[in-house]
Amino acid sequence: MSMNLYREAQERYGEIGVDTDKAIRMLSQIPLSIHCWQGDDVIGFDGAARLSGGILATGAYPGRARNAEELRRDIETAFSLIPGTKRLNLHAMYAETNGEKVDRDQLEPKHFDGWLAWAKSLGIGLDFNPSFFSHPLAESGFTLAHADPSIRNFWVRHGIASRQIAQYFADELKDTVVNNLWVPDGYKDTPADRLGPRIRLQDSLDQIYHDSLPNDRVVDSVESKLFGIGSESYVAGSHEFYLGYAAKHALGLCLDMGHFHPTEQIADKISSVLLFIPKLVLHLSRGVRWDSDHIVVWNDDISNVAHELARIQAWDRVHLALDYFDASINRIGAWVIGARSVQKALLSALLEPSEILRNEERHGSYFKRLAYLEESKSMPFSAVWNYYCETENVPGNAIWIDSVLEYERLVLSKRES
Ligand code: RNT
Ligand code: ZN
Repeated sequence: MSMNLYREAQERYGEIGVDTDKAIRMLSQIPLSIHCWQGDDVIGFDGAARLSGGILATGAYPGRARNAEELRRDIETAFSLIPGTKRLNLHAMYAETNGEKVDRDQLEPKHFDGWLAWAKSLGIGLDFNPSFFSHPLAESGFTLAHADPSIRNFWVRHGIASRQIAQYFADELKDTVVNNLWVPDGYKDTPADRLGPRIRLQDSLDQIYHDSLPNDRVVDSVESKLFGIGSESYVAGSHEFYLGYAAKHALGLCLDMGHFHPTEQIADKISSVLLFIPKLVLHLSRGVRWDSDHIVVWNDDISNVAHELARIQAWDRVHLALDYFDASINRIGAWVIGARSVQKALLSALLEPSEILRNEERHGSYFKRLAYLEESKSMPFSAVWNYYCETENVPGNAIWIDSVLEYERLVLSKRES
């Protein structure tokens, strides 16, 4: 049945110059880094008392993963319902230390061997993030920009250790590893000195990135933010700060969809940034009011990003990663909804009649450009999506919802919080 529908759709897309087979092939090869931290409300394994750093996972839905085994099992379940090439995005606070207290500045590659072996067994790639929050030395709201050099140095050591861990993953997996740095540093109220923390942040980053790593498989990226909870008036690592820093030092830049003014979208930044920055990391998320981390849904924001990516075709320079956390619904469902929404947005963008659109634009036929853009929205997308999912061995339609509920009944409901 879905094959017949697919053939029909293929013909209709063919009439406007779109090759559906090619779109599917491309989509299946675009890696999406799935964030481990949706599975446990960004708590991690190093005994943090609470989530800090101006981010908040609200809700108390039962079934939160409490250890590495549970988290890995949950991720595998989510993966089984997500088509395409998947990676796992880890945070340093998910180190496995066998009950030993290892502070963040002392973390070593070996503390991630459990994750590495698991990634190898699944044949997936890994990405990494130093964790500059939910720690006693981050309580003041400052880490790499802290005024106290001893606290700053602790976090510099953590930044350096994290690069070593990312390098280890890259060597072991013979694969690119994104190592993304985000610090919460900022003030709740109007600062008297906006420059000082930025000078200190710059100095800390200079130390962290001082040594170049032995090969170019690690993509070091830096992530900006406009404001956080408790840092509403000032964030040291603003967009301009990191745009400048990344351009100057040829680092990757991470744009998080929830880290800009509410009406400001990141889609239009991509083409500019790629002219000056070697690698771009996108944190796919959804801002709602004060929260920058709602589950991604297939809305205009993510569509615009996907269209930009499909038009620019710089897949080797852009790394896609989910970044949101919702503790109020089934967490596996949260992963799957976000990942499938991203895949849908990408597929729909890859099915755009780009030849026609560019041609009309070149000839100044803006009426036709807009007309084709609108018409392409009602093409038989779902037939292609369902067929794509079938080729990826995941359910194409709403059946996946039942799989999540079944896992909740069999596994999640047995966990005590
Ligand atoms: C926070 C940033 C950052 C975090 C993760 C946990 O606002 O978006 O990327 O969400 O590192
Ligand atoms: Zn982010």
